[in-house]
Amino acid sequence: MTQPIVVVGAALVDGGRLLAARRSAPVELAGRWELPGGKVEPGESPEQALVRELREELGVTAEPVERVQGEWPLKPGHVLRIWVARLLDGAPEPLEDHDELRWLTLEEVWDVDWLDQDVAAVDAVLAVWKRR
Ligand code: 9L3
Ligand code: MG
Repeated sequence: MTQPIVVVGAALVDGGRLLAARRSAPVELAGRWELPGGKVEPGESPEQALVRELREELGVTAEPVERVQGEWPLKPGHVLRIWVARLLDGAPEPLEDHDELRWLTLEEVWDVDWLDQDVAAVDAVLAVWKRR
């Protein structure tokens, strides 16, 4: 059996807000919002991939804090796993694959048009966020 490709996403929480990123590519996903991240590369741990992706996409240094229980199917052969992450250095900027960022309060979380697969993931993030 082939293993699924793991896509890691970050629930970056800072000052009581969650970071949402609007995708600029590919066209079928452009304009929809996601928890930033990307594919784990061969030889990388999911946590290492998360740190790399946040550096590449947002220009920040962040650290994974806690895995959010659950796994969400993406396109065939791909699954999404989420970590709560903490910002260590830098202010996020949409450097790659995104054209806008928003820091959402708990009340604003559903104000953006999340990607279908991220809706369930964000729901799981909320459960963790509310008890932290
Ligand atoms: N994806 C969905 N939700 C997310 C992330 C980070 C990624 N929170 C989907 C979009 C792409 C695939 O996973 O189809 C790979 O992501 P990327 O490497 O293009 O960011
Ligand atoms: Mg990405």
